[in-house]
Amino acid sequence: MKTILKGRTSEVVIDTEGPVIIIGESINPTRRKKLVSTLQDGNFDFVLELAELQIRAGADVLDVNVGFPGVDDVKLLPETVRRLQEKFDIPLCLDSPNPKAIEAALKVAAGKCLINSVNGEEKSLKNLLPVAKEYGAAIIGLCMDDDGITHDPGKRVSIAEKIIERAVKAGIKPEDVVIDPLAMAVSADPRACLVTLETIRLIHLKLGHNITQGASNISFGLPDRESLNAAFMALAIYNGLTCPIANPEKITAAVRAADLVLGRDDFAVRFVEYFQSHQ
Ligand code: THG
Repeated sequence: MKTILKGRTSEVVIDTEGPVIIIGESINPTRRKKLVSTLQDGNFDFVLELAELQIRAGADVLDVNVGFPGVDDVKLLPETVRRLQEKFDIPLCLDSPNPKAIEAALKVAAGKCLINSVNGEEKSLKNLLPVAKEYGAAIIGLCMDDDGITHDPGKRVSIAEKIIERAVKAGIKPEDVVIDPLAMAVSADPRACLVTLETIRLIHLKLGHNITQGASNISFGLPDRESLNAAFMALAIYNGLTCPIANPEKITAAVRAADLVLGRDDFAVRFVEYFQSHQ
């Protein structure tokens, strides 16, 4: 299955047959005080710098999250999108829990964005599916619903099925629904990663959709996050993860390695290219 995203003129194909597409996570205020303070001053230089670093490091798509307490993201998200697209021809993933901010951003965005995210809650489906349809956007479907988060992989898959069914009813193409199985901190729950991996395996096998996840979530609160993230990334890719939201400055080498190991990089062309350009 292929999900196509677009920038101003560029096109990125997320294909369940691989290779892996990296959605850069770094435009996110989580523990980035400088992002918050510069945006509060109406200064977009640092956002643009983060974008450039990620693109150079291998990001194919950029996640854009500018939500922090006290911000009016109905204004700030579209303004950030505009500034990014002025300078970079790369598809965007609009990351906000506020449907009004998502819609405002879609109004100004060029190309075809990925909405991050829709979940199985009735309110979320009702608010966002018509917006996705109207602006021709793809969506991330998060495997949680009105009952919250389940630790049963089978139930997470049922929620994914529900989101896909409702999206298709709303006129969205099935391939434009990318599923997020939910990746959570393994420091808080020893089985968290296993549940995610099993959910990925089942979604890949039974539904065949593209799969994303916030891949750095799993290592919150632990040392050497890079090793942990790389180990989980490889296992997740083997099970069907195709477009992780992650930090390309730290994960691209492991992603290229996984693609090579899984026979999706003939003669190691991309692996060697990445190695040479990052010496
Ligand atoms: N699913 C979906 N969207 C998501 C998430 C998800 N968006 C947000 C989040 N989870 C994914 N993005 C991040 C961004 C940053 C970090 C983790 C997840 C992170 N940052 C470092 C830190 O906090 O220490 C700081 C930067 C760094 O050193 O790289 O961990 O699950 N659909």
